[in-house]
Amino acid sequence: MTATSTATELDASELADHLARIEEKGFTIVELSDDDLVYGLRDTIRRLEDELGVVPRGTMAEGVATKRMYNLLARDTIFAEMPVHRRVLPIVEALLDPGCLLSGMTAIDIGPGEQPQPLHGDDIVMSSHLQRPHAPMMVTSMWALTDFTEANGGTRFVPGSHRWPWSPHQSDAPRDYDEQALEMPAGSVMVFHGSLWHGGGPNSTVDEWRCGVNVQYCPGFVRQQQNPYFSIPPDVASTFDDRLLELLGYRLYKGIMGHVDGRSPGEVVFGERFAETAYRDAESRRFDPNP
Ligand SMILES: O=C(O)CCC(=O)C(=O)O
Repeated sequence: MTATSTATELDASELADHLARIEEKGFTIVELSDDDLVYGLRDTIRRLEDELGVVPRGTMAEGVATKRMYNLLARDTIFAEMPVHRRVLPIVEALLDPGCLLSGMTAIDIGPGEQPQPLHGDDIVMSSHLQRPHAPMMVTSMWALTDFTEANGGTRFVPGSHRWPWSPHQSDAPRDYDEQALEMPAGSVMVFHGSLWHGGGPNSTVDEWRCGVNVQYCPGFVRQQQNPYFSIPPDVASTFDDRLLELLGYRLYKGIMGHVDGRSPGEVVFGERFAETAYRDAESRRFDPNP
């Protein structure tokens, strides 16, 4: 069994336009047109922040006035709709391949007084051995659950920087560039190449919180940023649909990668539902570069 492509809500020309924009600028914006989902997600995050007593974690990457929450799929069923969204996932599958993995999901609620997060590429950790520019080692979708504005912490980004030979921290990287603030209404999603220079924006408002979730994907052979096997209890994972379990890594990548004593992780945890034998089921497609 190989990973399945997701039925799309984008027509072929919309998908081609999104891919062309990512190729050129490093990002594209998708409109979800699904207020129930967007406001349901925002309200759930705010409720969980209160219930769990979430406070800023205080590191340079995570911020001093930003509430971050990880492990969302274990916390509420509503989050299961995000990674498989039919207006977003087909773009990711086209950039990586259908065997891609969910690398992580983080709620990021930027509060008043927050300073700019240092610019970075999301795939920098797993691609420092690669010469830039290169294919994305991560694709990030940043979901706006409140309006994103320049004042309230809208993501800062540098269009086209995914094609540059430098990461932002390099001493020879340019210092004079066109850094922009992402302004988009709640219900929009920015999908971007993992090498694009970007970072959370500063929040100069008095009382506005900027709530977003980044849903991040990586190629199927790359280690996930957030480990789902230990974070999501099996009885919770068993309620997920097959596509989400594939994205979490319960199926083998190209019939080989990730096996547990010759079986898929899904077979170990869920039995017949994810039965897959390494190498044997891969035989028919091992010489096909795009199975
Ligand atoms: O919150 C944002 O707008 C971006 C956050 C980000 O880039 C990160 O945490 O890696």
